[in-house]
Amino acid sequence: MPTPLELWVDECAKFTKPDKVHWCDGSDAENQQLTKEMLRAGTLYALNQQAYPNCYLHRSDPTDVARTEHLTFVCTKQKEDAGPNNNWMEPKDAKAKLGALFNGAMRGRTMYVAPYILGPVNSPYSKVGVELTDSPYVAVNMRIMTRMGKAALNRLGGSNDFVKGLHSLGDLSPERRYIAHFPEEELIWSIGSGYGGNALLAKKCHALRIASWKARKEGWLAEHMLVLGIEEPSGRTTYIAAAFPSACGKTNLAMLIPPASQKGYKVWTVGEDIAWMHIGDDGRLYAINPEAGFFGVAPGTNSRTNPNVMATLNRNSIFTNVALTHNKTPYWEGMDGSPPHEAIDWQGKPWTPHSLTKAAHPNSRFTTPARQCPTMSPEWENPKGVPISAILFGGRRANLIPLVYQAFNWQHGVFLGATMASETTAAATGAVGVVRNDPMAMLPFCGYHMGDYFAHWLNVGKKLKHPPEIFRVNWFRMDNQGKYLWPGFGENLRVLRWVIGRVHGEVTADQTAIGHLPKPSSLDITGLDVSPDTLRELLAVDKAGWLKAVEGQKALFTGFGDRVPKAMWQESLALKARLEAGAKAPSHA
Ligand code: OXD
Ligand code: MN
Repeated sequence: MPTPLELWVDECAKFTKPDKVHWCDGSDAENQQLTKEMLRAGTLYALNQQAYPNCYLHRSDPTDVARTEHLTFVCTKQKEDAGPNNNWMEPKDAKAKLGALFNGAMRGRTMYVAPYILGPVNSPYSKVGVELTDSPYVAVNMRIMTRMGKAALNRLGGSNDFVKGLHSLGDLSPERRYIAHFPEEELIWSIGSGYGGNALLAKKCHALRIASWKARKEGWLAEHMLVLGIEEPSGRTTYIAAAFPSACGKTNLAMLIPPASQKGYKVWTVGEDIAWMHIGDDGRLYAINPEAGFFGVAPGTNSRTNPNVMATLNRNSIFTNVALTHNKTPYWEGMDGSPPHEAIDWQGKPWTPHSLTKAAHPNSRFTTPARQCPTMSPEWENPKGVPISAILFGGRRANLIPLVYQAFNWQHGVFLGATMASETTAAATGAVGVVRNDPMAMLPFCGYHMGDYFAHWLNVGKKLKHPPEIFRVNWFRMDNQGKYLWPGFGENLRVLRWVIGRVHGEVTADQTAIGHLPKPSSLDITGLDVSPDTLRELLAVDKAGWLKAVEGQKALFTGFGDRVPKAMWQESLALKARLEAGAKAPSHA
């Protein structure tokens, strides 16, 4: 008897008509074979194998370099269930429209069957998915980003309990590019793009959009969050999950190296993009990292901003849309040292530092195995996950949002996450640097109605006996000359130390209208080029600015409609009242 997987693969093959079907086992030999074929086809270039063993460069179609949110759909039976935060098509219409494109799309190509596990192989929280793709580049990247191959088939057995993902490069035309999710069927169809966020279906499509839908049904959380552990000199380790929008430094924060001034501290990486969090028997929240690799932004990455990732990506990695030096090493803006005198840019054209264009695309990426990262936590594959004591919500905001502040309680924390906004980045197509609301950094990734998502967060809080403390952070405050007020990177540990102090009830704070703020004396700034005045500015509450922000919150909640829980409106009204009264926080805080 064929298994449900075999039946589905057969059905998709009949429809897309590949010349060949290859079942991926995830082995080294298979990886080498696929690599060889891509080198021969000219879709991969070997990097300098001495300096970068087993590393390759891929150049994408120049119109296919980032997530395309306007071409991404959530296709629920009821439009309202997808919510105003998602583009929607009726499932029947989406299947007709995309079906016409998938019909025969794999002719002349091989269909790769890539079974994968999201999460540690033996975790009860892990899930199996299978991606069918006609892109060998996707297949080899999936091997880095997930536990792909035999282990997944073993876990699946003859079961039908897997997320189905069908992907084809199609003709790569943005006119015929669609990323469609059918959460009710746990099905993803993606055509017309080879870009990671659109084409590695395990990542944003499964681990966030489909998983968030499933998580709501099953009572857990699938979030766009890094997870790290901070070990203090005493040996105590505290785990923190932190949501930031794309390209806001999650990878750098997750593997931060304490500066020399922070002696005895150690940061352990559990994940750098996605966290799945479940309520444990002890009433705490536990997080696993569903992924096995990092798909990081290259520009700006160097041995000051992220020495750990630099030590990770120098072997067994795939670089996409970076530049190539004459030594066949990768180059991107903001890499260590001075730029090469000449290079080949991300589009394969000659480049010099005098060129008016960037050498690497601003959203050029590396795909690299997590296990190679020197700071991977010994707990990163713990099937139970790690207990989360604090959740941070952080955006890229030049103004208003203080460096750090703490919510009064879970509901207020959900409100802080819900009202998060951030300046847009190159990770998605469209204008860069525009402030947009991005609740919990999930606007592009929540697979259902944002109002229901807020309600789900509130419900999870009710079930937690020991909920994590919730904080807002902002490393990106600027002065009016456009200079950052806070040094960021490794120095962010100083902020995380305050967070830990609050979690364990070891530091006091000032109660303000917006939340608990650090007393300037409780943030260690010794040795930093941050004056007491700058620190005061970083921790100030700008009443007029916040009253304006409250108006923006009203527009945000109104835009999401009736499903926004009353509690969110109450929090907004209460914030306004506190600001107007100049009052302290409620006494229960
Ligand atoms: C990513 C993203 O690639 O958020 O992680 O765009
Ligand atoms: Mn991301």
